[in-house]
Amino acid sequence: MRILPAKSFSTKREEDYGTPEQNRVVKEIIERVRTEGDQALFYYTEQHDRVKPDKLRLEEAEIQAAYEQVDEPFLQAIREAAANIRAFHEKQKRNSWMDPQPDGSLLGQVIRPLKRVGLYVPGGKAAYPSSVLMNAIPAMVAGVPEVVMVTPPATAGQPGINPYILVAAAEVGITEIYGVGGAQAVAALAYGTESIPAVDKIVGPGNIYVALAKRYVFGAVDIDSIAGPSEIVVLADSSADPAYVAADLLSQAEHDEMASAVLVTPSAELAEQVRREVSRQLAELPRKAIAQRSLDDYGAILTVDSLEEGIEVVNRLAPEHLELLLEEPFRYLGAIENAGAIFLGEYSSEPVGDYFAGPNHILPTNGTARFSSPLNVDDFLKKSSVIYYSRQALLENGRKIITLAQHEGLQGHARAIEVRLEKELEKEENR
Ligand code: HSO
Ligand code: ZN
Repeated sequence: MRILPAKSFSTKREEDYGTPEQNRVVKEIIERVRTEGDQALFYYTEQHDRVKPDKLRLEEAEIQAAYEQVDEPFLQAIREAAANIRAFHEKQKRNSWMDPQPDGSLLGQVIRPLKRVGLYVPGGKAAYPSSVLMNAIPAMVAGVPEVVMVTPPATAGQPGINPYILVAAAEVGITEIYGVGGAQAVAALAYGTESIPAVDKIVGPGNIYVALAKRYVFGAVDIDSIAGPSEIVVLADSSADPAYVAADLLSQAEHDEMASAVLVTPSAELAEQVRREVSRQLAELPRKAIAQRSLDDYGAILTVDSLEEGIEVVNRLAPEHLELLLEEPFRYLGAIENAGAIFLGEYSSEPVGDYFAGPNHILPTNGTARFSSPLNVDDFLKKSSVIYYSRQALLENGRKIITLAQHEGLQGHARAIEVRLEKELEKEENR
């Protein structure tokens, strides 16, 4: 890992809008699914996944059969993780409210869950059961009555969906699962086909084709933010254990060649120790080729003059994950302005949050922690404003509304108020 001064370092990556060819392919897929429905889904599943299913929806028995293929410790661990994630997200729930005004009017907000949400789960190596929990549980806690999942076969050319994914889905109560993936699955969720009714929102990560498809269908449905590669920044002082720092950096570097793992420290000694630890630990990682690329291209050890300068660097980078491996981590918590998730102290290693503690692991990446938040219950709720104006309120405020309408040249708006004021005046005169 390179040791650099912090000044000029940036982890910002270009957003991937795909090649013109990828965009063309995705548009074509979406159009075909829109016009041909299921037939197009079967066609693309055969083309891309090289399997020929006779139906798209999985039977309950197929989902239950997945339990035979997963081990007991996995089942126990995922159940406990799900309970923790549920408990954490329960705290995010909010109630509708009504606020009575002194003039007898009533203003408020009705909060309702979305009706139907589609969760995309990729096939292959990046199919994470933990991400099934992280996407589905906030939706369930929000009260979304229909949460459905789409996912391609685990391996192209072989029918059959990853049993760990199926068990994770079943554990959170997803029963409607379709064995279809790629841009075609996104199009089906957005527009509906004979066998897949359309949803209101699509969430979950996927490859470039899935990401592009989500961008195209946005508007017809809502989508979550498009997740970039994983990132971790560790802010550490000389009290930190170099072996822990190195291990935590590697835990995110192994996700993706484009993942970014960065240490920020005022201690030159720690910088050097971590550099050595990283190469030592890297050699033993099964995914060392991926982690190595990530560290070479997007990783760094950044030296700063003080922890205060370190905090400035952290806020500038706005990392997805931030670890404070400091003697007094809580002292600096208030100074952190931009980070998706903040892990304090030596026992709060990042994978604690990836899998188990309860907070969501779907977090803002690529500097977007400046303005956005972890996936949460609100992402599955929508609000309606409620307005009840009393007679008194309209009489008191009607003229002001008319003035504003006239200034916008909207006489019809003004009239809607005027007819009422006139009628009320008439009633009064007749009394
Ligand atoms: N660290 C990833 C989530 C994850 N880690 C899933 C392991 N499995 C999100 O940035
Ligand atoms: Zn992770």
